[in-house]
Amino acid sequence: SLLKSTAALGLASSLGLPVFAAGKIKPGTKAALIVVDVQNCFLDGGTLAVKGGNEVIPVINALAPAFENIVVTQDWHTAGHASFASAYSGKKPFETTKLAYGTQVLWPDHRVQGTADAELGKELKVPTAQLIIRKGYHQGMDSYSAFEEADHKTATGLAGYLKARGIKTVFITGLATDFCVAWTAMDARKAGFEAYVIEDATRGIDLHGSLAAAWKQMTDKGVKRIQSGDIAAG
Ligand code: VGL
Ligand code: ZN
Repeated sequence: SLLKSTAALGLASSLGLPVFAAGKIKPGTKAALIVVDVQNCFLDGGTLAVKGGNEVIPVINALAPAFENIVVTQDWHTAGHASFASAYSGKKPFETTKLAYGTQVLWPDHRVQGTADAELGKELKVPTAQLIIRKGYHQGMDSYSAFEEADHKTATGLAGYLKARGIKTVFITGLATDFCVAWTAMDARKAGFEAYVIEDATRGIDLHGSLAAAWKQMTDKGVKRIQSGDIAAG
């Protein structure tokens, strides 16, 4: 009955769980929106432009008012970073190398700290965001994930921040679906959060089938795949 479902919604919201009303998700106070790496680098004209990268911006801007908690991330590399092909003789972008922590894809030089390429897209409007987390700043180690670096040991502090604030659920958006978004979503699960990826608020790089592979891995880890239209307007 309507009364019963209204009571159930009230209970869910008092427990801080996302509430599904009329088929829509209301994020509530215990959820955070994570906006991954929406930086000039990935946008039109950037050093690693992702096809359709700019299209995520209006979607994220429209989602932002539905969230009380928003975290923004920035890929934030040193010059000559270990993830840059230019740091190795005889390597080209999109080839791989072996580093102490495993296989590393090599990228064009990108998002060097303090450069325009590393700035957030100027059309991105998430004024209520309370935390900007930067990652990938250790010279010898990459960090696709906003939670932990590529050695799967070094924490960025994001899990602690979210837990200290009672956040249980994260909704992940941004770029690129098959790298930083996917690793962030899977590490969110590993850290004990409920994790949703809002697909139309992401775009992938799709290197040798990496986009389909990332969705499979995310799904296997319990990451939920939704669309921005599944979220109730704020
Ligand atoms: C990313 C490649 C290199 C990402 C970062 O944000 O997905 N991809 N650095
Ligand atoms: Zn990077």
